[in-house]
Amino acid sequence: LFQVNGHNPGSDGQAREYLREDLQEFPGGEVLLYKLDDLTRVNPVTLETVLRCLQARYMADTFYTNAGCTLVALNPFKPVPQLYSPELMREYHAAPQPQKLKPHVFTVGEQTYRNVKSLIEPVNQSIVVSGESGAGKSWTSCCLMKFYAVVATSPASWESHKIAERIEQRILNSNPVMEAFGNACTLRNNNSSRFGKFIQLQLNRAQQMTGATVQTYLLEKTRVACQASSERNFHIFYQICKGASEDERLQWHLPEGAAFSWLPNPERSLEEDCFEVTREAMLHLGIDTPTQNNIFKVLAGLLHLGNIQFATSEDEAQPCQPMDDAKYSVRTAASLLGLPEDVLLETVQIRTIRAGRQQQVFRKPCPRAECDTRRDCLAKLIYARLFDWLVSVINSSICADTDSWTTFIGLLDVYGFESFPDNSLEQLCINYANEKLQQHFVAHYLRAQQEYAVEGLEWSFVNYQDNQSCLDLIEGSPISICSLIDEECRLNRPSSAAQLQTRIETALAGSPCLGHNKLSREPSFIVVHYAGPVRYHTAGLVEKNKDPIPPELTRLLQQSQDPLLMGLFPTNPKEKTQEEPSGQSRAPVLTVVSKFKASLEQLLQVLHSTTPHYIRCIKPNSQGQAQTFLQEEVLSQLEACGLVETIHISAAGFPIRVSHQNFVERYKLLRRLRPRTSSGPRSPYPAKWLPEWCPHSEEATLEPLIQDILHTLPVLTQAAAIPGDSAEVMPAPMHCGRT
Ligand code: AD9
Repeated sequence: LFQVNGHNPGSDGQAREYLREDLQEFPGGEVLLYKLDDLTRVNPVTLETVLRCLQARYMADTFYTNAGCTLVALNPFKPVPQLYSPELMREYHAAPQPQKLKPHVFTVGEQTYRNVKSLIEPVNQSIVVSGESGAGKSWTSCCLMKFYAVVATSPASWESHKIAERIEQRILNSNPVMEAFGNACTLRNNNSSRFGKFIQLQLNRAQQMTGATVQTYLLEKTRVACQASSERNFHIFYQICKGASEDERLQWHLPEGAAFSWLPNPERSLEEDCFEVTREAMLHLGIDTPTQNNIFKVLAGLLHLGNIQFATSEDEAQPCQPMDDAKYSVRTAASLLGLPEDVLLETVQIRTIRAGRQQQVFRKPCPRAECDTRRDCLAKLIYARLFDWLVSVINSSICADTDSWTTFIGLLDVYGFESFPDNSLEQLCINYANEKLQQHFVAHYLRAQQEYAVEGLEWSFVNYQDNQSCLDLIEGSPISICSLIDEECRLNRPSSAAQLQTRIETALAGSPCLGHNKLSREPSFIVVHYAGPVRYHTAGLVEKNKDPIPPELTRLLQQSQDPLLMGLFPTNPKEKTQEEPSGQSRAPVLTVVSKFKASLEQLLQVLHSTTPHYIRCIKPNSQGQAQTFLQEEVLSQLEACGLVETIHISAAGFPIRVSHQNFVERYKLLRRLRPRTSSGPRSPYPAKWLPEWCPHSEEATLEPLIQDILHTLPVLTQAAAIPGDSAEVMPAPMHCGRT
């Protein structure tokens, strides 16, 4: 009964049990598990049943499945070009009811696109794409961008067609550039985005894409100077080493086969073959060849900086000197970064401290480890500024004028929930963001129950897991994990990891989401997230949160004669304040957590102003193999994204909410429907119902309009299906919930 590609998920008979609803729906017909397009129809909805359904679909090369109001996207780990062809995009775009076609990322794209114009007032939309590393988030976002580039650009005149084409090209070109500078090969994904992004595609009144903006979050800048074993630096470094011409190699001091300590695992990979693609894309974005060469020269300078190794100084009062073979690296790095060699070296070797009322300057040679930290910090500072600058260039190249767009579709591609054996500030921020997004999701669908009660709807209350107490623990006021870590930074007092653990556990003891921390040997605390408990180690947490940048480093870069660095580190005093330490400036310390919290709040404000759609990407196995579905790995992802709950929520809630006035305006056309009589002229349109007042002569004109309206309201489409007309399958609603 459930034979799928030689795989037999239903052979133990359990499938019958959870598919009984479907068996009833299609009596006598064979139910193939992989044909179940919507997980809300699995019965009962449990992790196991959902897992088995997804497995059957995956093995049958069916990668998209609806889970009520969410789309589940399984990573095929193999090219499936026919699934993403422009023809298929057009098919979904042209379909009267795209939700009737197979579940696809294009269905979400199209529905979102239609929603923008479906009400009297255009409503901004957002698509939240989540999942763990390598699950296919960037792929999905890219697919959506390509989809909109095809469907949302069909202007009438040749001139506007050219403009649209240019914008579309630029938006698509931002991808390879951001990937080259922001992606890297990790253990979990050869092309892993090391930052989160929110892209807003801007549409004009005619629903054509006129531009876009990109906002990025939490670039993993430490990767420039420190890569975990078997991982690599950002792609761009490998691209320049492999793709530079002979001339460029000479200019950038990158002889073939040169070894760089910040360039581990230089074996061939596809990404490094993309240098030309990156350059071409940069050119399209308005970054000319001289500027590009300047960027690559600075990046080569960073590689040489990484080769500067220090020898321990015998005498504490004397600075650590670079090892003999590192002297060439100092010279080359200094020349590529436009800095005087001695000043570069001295800034890394010697700490300057200002103290006393007169702000006297004291100079203290740093121990070897600190020299390394300062060298790394310099590289991170340059790379992070360069990345931000690139994002701003991309934005100025693709952003539309304010008066040329009215609505937007936002694509959010963020890191999924993370839990490793060793979790630190990065995971805390990522999981905090996921808690916020989960709350946004739940609020959208289930908190609304309170509204139902106020509106007097017949409704039995559905219980849901509210993660407010977890958010209170992380970000609440007056005391929370964030506030306690920030306080440590502000007070700048020496405190051990164990003391931080005690402070957190004592001050927040009352929180139901602070786990019992018994087994740990290292200082840590546990947060019980909606997706499961995570242990965070407190060692290094405060330091990471401070993200200290010695002011001498910024001052050093302000002396650079390199045109790019001069632009990135202007001498304008306004620019300096961010990196000044707290002791010298009255401005509040901007910690990593406080900056992240602020950008998250901004993002959520934008999301709240939109109608959200959700895509959960799932990685069927961590080896990246096609046709391999590892149940345990998928199970933990289903748990982490709360999919089963999502299905319950979708089935129970009212996912579509329209104000009474908008509803009346849009649907008043449908009052008093009557079946179309056979006496009227044969209409080419399939509508079965028309308003009573409609004369036969106007049927043909009105029918498409009515069809369009009907499709947007599942309850009405259901009413419109003629009872007993078995050929007319009831239009599949966008979800199996109530409306
Ligand atoms: V990370 O958080 O940036 O580390 P993502 O973004 O979740 O991660 P990504 O989109 O990069 O994952 O997908 C990982 C790889 O899976 C891609 O490089 C593709 O080779 C592969 N992939 C993902 N989705 C598809 C697909 N729909 N069809 C074919 C896919 N290959």
